[in-house]
Amino acid sequence: MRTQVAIVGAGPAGLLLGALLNRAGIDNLIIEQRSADYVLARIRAGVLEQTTVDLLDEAGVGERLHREGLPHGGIELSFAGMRHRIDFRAHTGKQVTVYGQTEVTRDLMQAREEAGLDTVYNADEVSVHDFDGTSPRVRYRLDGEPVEVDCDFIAGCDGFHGVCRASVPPSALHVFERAYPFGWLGLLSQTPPVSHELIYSSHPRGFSLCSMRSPTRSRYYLQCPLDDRAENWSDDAFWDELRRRIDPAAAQALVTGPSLEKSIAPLRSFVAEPMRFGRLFLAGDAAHIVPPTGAKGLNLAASDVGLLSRALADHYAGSDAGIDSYSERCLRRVWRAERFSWWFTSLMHQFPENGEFGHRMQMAELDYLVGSAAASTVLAENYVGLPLER
Ligand code: FAS
Ligand code: PHB
Repeated sequence: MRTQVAIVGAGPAGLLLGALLNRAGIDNLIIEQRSADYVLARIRAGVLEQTTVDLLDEAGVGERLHREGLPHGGIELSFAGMRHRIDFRAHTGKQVTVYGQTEVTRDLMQAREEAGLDTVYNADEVSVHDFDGTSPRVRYRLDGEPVEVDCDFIAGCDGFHGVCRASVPPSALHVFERAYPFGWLGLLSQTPPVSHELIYSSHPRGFSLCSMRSPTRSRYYLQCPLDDRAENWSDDAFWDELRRRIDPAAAQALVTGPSLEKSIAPLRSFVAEPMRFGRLFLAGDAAHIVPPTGAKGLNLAASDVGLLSRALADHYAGSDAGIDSYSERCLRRVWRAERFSWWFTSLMHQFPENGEFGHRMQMAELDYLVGSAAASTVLAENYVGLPLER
């Protein structure tokens, strides 16, 4: 079997890259270890930057997003029993769009199928080879039968636990990592959101986030111990704890209901440099992870593949400037998002090990932040996302 670009992973990075390459007339094959249903069942991100919306439009999959996505002009920070709005439009003239990663993935999968493009699901024993030469290959087993794919390039869009980064000689990788001493317990419910915008709450009992998927579907998160388990939490226990952590007005307005999904995600900051190894390019979670506080993970994956699709199109048009600078241009954006996500996580979560002084520093920064146009603009600029350079 042969293709121009073999994409490993059918998450948002792989699917969006496949759609953008197809638009550029570049043949590509996606190889995914799980089933499509499994990929769709993962509940993850919820906030899209304008650059991501623009890329989805460029990929031809923006129609439902524009119909069902919720434009958000700000967020609220809650601390000391009060809520304070950060007005994105006033500070930056920009907004974000609330539209679940599951729906982005569904739209991309449907568009790929309608375009008659090949996606191999349930691929076993996926491996990547000879990407340091000019004839890279991807091997996998399907229904027990071995398959080999010859290609010009491999895109490693296989997430944090994927095979592509793991196939790079450790001596060629420089890894940066910070693990946080807590996780996020997430709950999805068919209930109206507690507010029309997201509420990030700092509380002595722990961080919480009130988010949403639609006017009738809500997504909530509680900071929880790393060794906690979703099954330790009944729905009632979750709702009671959330009420304790949000401001009284929100607690009063909260509409509860049965959970559709409950899961715990660990938080980490992680970057692997560089993001290119010969004819292998890493994109999305395969190359970097951010704590979800800043809503950057999915958006970084989109900007990586936006840059990669253009670089590969330039290659086939005769210029390698894009692929030669891919890693450097992505990493500049990645590190800015890493900094913002680390800062926002450090500001909003409880770190008992930092003592009373550490807590007072957080409260002083929040108090200053919501009262300073300059400080609020810095948060707003980073939250709505930085422009995607060509
Ligand atoms: P993904 O991990 O989404 O996709 C990688 C794909 O590769 C998967 O389908 C996997 O099955 C496949 N794969 C792995 N190994 C393979 C192999 N050997 N062969 C073939 N296929 C292979 N971001 C936010 O912005 N907000 C959030 O609230 C948020 N919550 C998250 C919660 C969790 C539990 C996790 C893990 C991440 C969360 N993220 C969040 C980040 C998340 O949205 C990612 O940034 C986003 O999924 C990145 O997309 P991909 O890079 O495509 O990686
Ligand atoms: C979500 O809705 O899942 C979400 C929103 C904003 C975040 C993290 C998660 O910062």
